[in-house]
Amino acid sequence: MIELNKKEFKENIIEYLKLFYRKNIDEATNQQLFHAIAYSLKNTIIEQWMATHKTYEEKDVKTVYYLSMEFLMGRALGNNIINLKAEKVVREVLDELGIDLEDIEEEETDPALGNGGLGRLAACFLDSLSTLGYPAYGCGIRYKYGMFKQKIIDGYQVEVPDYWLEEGYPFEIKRPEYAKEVKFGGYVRMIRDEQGRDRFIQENYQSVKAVPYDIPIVGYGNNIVNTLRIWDAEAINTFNLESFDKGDYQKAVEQENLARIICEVLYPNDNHYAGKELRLKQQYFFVSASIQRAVSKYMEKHNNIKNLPEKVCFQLNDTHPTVAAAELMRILLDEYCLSWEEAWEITNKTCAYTNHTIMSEALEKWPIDLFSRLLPRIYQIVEEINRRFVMDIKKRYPGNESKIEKMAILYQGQVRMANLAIVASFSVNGVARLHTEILKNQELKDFYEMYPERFNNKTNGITQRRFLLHGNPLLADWVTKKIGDQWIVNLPHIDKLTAFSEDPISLREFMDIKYHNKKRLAKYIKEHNQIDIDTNSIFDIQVKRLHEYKRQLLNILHVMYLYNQLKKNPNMEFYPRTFIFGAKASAGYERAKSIIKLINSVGAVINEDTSIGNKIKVVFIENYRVSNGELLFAAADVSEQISTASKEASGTGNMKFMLNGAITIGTMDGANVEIVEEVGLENAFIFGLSSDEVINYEKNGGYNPQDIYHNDLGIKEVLDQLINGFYTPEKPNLFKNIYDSLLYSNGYEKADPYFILKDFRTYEAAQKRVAEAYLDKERWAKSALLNTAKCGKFSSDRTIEEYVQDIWHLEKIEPK
Ligand code: 26V
Repeated sequence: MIELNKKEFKENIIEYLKLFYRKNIDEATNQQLFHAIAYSLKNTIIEQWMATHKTYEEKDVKTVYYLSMEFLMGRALGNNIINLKAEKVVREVLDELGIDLEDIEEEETDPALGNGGLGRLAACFLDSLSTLGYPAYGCGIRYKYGMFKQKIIDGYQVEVPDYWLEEGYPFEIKRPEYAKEVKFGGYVRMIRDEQGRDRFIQENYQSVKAVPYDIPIVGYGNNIVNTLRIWDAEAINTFNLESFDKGDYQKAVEQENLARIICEVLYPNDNHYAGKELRLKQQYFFVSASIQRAVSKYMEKHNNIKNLPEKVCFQLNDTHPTVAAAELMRILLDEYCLSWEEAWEITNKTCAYTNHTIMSEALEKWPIDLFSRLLPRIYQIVEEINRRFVMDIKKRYPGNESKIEKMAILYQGQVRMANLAIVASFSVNGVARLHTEILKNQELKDFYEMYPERFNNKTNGITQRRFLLHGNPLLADWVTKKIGDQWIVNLPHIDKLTAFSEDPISLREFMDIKYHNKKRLAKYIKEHNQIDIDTNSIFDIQVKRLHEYKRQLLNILHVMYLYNQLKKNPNMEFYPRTFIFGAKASAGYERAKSIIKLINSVGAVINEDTSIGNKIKVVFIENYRVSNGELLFAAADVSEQISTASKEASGTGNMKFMLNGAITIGTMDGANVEIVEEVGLENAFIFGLSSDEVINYEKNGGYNPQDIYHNDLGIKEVLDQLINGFYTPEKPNLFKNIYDSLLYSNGYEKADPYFILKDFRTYEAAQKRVAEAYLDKERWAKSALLNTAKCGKFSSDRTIEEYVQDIWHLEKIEPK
């Protein structure tokens, strides 16, 4: 076991401050201290990292390559300290040096190379892979600008670029020795070689150099460190003006530009495909580099490329890296000269695909002209995959054109990436049981019929190391005091807390901790929002990306409804509530941005209205991200998981709240179904249409929200306030777009496509049950504690074990 050595750690901090900044401890800024501390910690990490890779080589292990456009890592320092089990030593040293660890953690920029659920899942998976001792690489892009920073100005979202590398990132290491060339454009020339084989040569292309940066992923207390490898682009030619003729000069400039632009920025879309050429360039760029490197690494140790599937698995995180299958085919065909059949068999045994959404807007469908112009050789390969696949369909369903219409990879001028991913992979999985069932029985029904053995479910999970041990130290210590520390690496163990669910003293301790965390959040809100909130009120929190299907609108309409009630009857029985929102909207998603403005406008009025005696507060947390997320999960009484049933593939925020003892108010959607199964219907507040009901309405053209509007005065009053200037007297029309979307269909959409009005009354009833339940303090405490106790299933450790068992077949490396 390689451990952090106290004496060396302390000396290193002092040494690095001098070396980097010519400063002594008492002169250094917190930012400089952060760097010195991070580098000192890295010393130990590096030792473990090298030892891990030595073991991997000796054992000739099979490795999973998790290909993902996004890794939403969050800050590393605190997490690394925890996973190194070095907290005690670090705190002692920092104490001696008069440094506060929490202040230093605040200095780290939050690496936000992801949008939301899909990116954060990738980060949780890496944590679990290292902790469980499975050989893995995360492969992604080193975006210069990550997810934008959100500012709220006058109630509106304003996007500010997130230049996360400004101060340098101490945990990364540049690895120029593993650079790869990636080619775009040009054309393909076919020649016949001496053996009479057809060879394909890409000519007149532009290329960039993909240069990897490695970030260590430290396992929990097990000496194992895996790698997150993110690729940066550099220009391939160095200018040598004299030797360039005019054409070369032009090309060199273009290549420089291409290199500069490729990794510039993460697309801040979540669940919305926009068909941008640069996005396809990003996809091929990191995929090509990752696959090339994986194959060369394999060939350094092995002599037969045909056994690649024994040592390598590529997991495609959604369709974004699907060109991987075609890129692997290209390498096998063009560089290793395998036959099509041989190459296809290897590819098909090496690639596996995870679907993360059924939202049709998110489906990637590239125009063929764009795709073939940018990736001419890859396109030829996709064409051949498609040709053979269509032959298979015809063989199986003779004369059935509709099967081809639905399943072909190339159709009506488009490359359908999900279809390619399914055809090229040996495994296709959804991310929660309900989601996988919907894939099998609705969205991907035809593929399921053709390849039933490929389909499987992997219900998502989260890492308890970040979301309890790091994010909620008070509760983590309490849990450990009660049941020992097994839960840190074996979350089902936390079920042992059930034994305390009838014990009044334990329940009081549990709720005291919640109260402390509420105070911590209230302080944050006071500092950031200048709002005083009542720490005895019910903290009802909805934090996630802003999307109509997630229905933040239902939540705020309900707040407006409650406010109307209170105004009419200020003396009604009403337990004080604080409604907290946090959400980023994609920059171009106008309706989502309107909803943010609505939440803030409602908050501005209600928070200032003294006539309701501070009984309702509405808070919008600016720039919701991993780091402030940890504060929010820890402080929640109620977790809002209210998506339209069938739309949320899984949800993982729901699990983070549950782990921290919040009670879910939610629909039977995504992983909520499984959460309720674990915790019991009596320990959640469930409402709304079922996914079958939603799907049925959708098949029959929707429903008529006008009936509800005209017959339910409470709802009508709230909706009218969207257009009568009640919240924005100076601009009464501001929310007309929202009002219209709930009541009228337009060319593209049905009226109220997310069933907000349809579910309003059952939601309101569920909220009433929340308020009533909260009055019985002991019952509430029991429910909250049971949520923590019953969340064992939702560790990403369990999810990863299932991936390993069913898909990756990796060997576990035992700690040394
Ligand atoms: C999709 C697209 C579409 C093309 C343009 C850019 C872009 C960027 C990201 C995405 C990902 C959307 C899918 C996604 O994030 N799904 C979420 O995945 C979580 C992890 O499985 C799951 O818990 C959430 O329910 C699901 O919405």
